[in-house]
Parts: sequence; C-alpha cells; structure tokens
Amino acid sequence: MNRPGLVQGKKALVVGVASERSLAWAVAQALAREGADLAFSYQGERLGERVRALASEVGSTVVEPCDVSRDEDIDALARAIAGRWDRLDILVHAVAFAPREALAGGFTGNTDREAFRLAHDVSAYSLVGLVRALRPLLAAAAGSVVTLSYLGAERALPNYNVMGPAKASLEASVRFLAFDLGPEGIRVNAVSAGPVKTLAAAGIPGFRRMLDHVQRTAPLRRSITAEEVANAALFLLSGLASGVSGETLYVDAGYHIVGMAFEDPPSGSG
Ligand code: 0WE
Repeated sequence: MNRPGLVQGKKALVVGVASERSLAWAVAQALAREGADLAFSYQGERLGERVRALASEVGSTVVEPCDVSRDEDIDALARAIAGRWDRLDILVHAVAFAPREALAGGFTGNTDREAFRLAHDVSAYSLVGLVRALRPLLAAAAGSVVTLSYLGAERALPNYNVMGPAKASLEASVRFLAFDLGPEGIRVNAVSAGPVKTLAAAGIPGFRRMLDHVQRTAPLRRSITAEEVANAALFLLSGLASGVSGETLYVDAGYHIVGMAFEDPPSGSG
C-alpha cells in the first residue's frame, strides 16, 4: 500500500505560474506529487495557453484568468473556485511586479509614486485581496495560505529597490492575516526564497553576480533550487505545520543569518 500524500485530497489554488521555471510551478508539482487537487489562475491569454498545458501535466483542468490588480477578476476567480469546490484547503500566492526601470540603479532616483503604488498593489495587496475573496472557502477547510517573499523585505540590497518595501508590506500582511484569520483556523505563512533563476529574475542586472555571491557566502556554500522552495512551501501547507502561522521561513541555504564572512581559502591549499 502506498502511503497517502502529505496533502492527499486537498483542494489547492496556485496563483503565479508564468513558466515551467516558476517557483509557483515547483510548488504545484510538489502538491500534486503529495495528492492535492489543483486549480490555477493566470494573467493574460498569452500565459493562459502555457498554464493550461502545465496544469494538464498535473491532471488539472481548472485554469482561470485573473489579473490580481483587478477586484472584478479576483471576485470572478473566487466564484469559479466556489462553483467547483465547497472548500479551499490551500492557496499559493506567488505574484510580484514592479516596473522594470524601477529594478535597476538607485532606489531613490527610480521609485516614483506610480512604481511604488503598482509594486505594492500587485505584490502585496493581491494577497490580501485574494484571501478576502476566498475567505469563506478557506474557513470551510481551515485552510493554509503560503506566499513567496525575498530578503529585500528586511535588508537593503542592490537593484531590488521598491520591491523591498513591497515585500516588507507582504510579510506584514502575512502576520496581520494570520492574526485576523487564526480564529477561523486559517494559517498564513511566507517562504523567503534565496535567488533562483526564474522568469522573474531573468534580465535583472547583476543577477549572475548575486548568485555567485550567495554561493560564496551562504553557510551551505550554494544557492537553492525551486524544488527546495517547493518542499518548504509543501510543509507549511500540510498538516505537518499545523502549529505554524504568521511565519516567514527562509529557504536560502542560510544566507540571511550571516553577519560577516571571509572568503574560503582556495581549494587544495591544505
Ligand atoms: O521578487 C523578485 C522579482 C520580482 C519581479 C521581477 C520583475 C522582472 C520583470 C518584479 N517585477 C518585475 N518586473 C519586470 O518587469 N525576486 C525575488 C527575483 C529578484 O528580482 C531582483 C532580484 C531578485 C533576487 C531584482 C533585483 C535584484 C535582485
């Protein structure tokens, strides 16, 4: 007899798949492997075809459009899910956006009001908006919500710029949602992932250099994989984490705990 999966029979909605390299897709695959039934949303018809193809790989035909910057879209998504399922056990939120011009050069010079508004709307409010719309379904399941964050929420670093404040708002929103919805049995957590080469990271100036720096500095002396992010998200979304809410769990090979690090001696030097 096979052991039941960690999320066997649970109903899961994954928001934020953009390609086969997306962290959202890695989480979806881990959930499918562990027995969940999946639904996906996508933004824009161009991504619709891609996401439908990926969804079919994990046996899902529930694929709905949703531009998370539009309340009508979020409401329509919640109605579509409610039309199929009487509860939602799992919500995965893996969405972020800032104007490309805001993600290079200096923070002060590149953060105008509109870049700040858009980054916070798409990257932080979208979690609150989705949870608001899905609240009855999540409460019916005593569901679990996971979002993805990044170190820029807590530390200043090059080029991440306005996404830093947006992720800080996202992590604070995780705590306030966890506080507010805990009495309904709903848990809300974040995974703060180290850099992974996804579409969201493609074309970021100096991304290769950041990966090299992490690989030289992190306690594990390497960067992390999408599968490692997915397994941590799976843990938080499963019953194994039934006592965890409002947390930000770092999956970064230990990078964020380092205060100072000297270079390793060249290999073979003794
Ligand atoms: O949160 C992110 C990236 C999110 C993101 C990516 C893009 C690229 C395309 C938000 N908005 C846009 N807008 C676009 O036009 N990450 C954690 C990945 C990332 O992005 C960086 C990083 C890392 C790591 C940007 C600068 C420095 C480091």
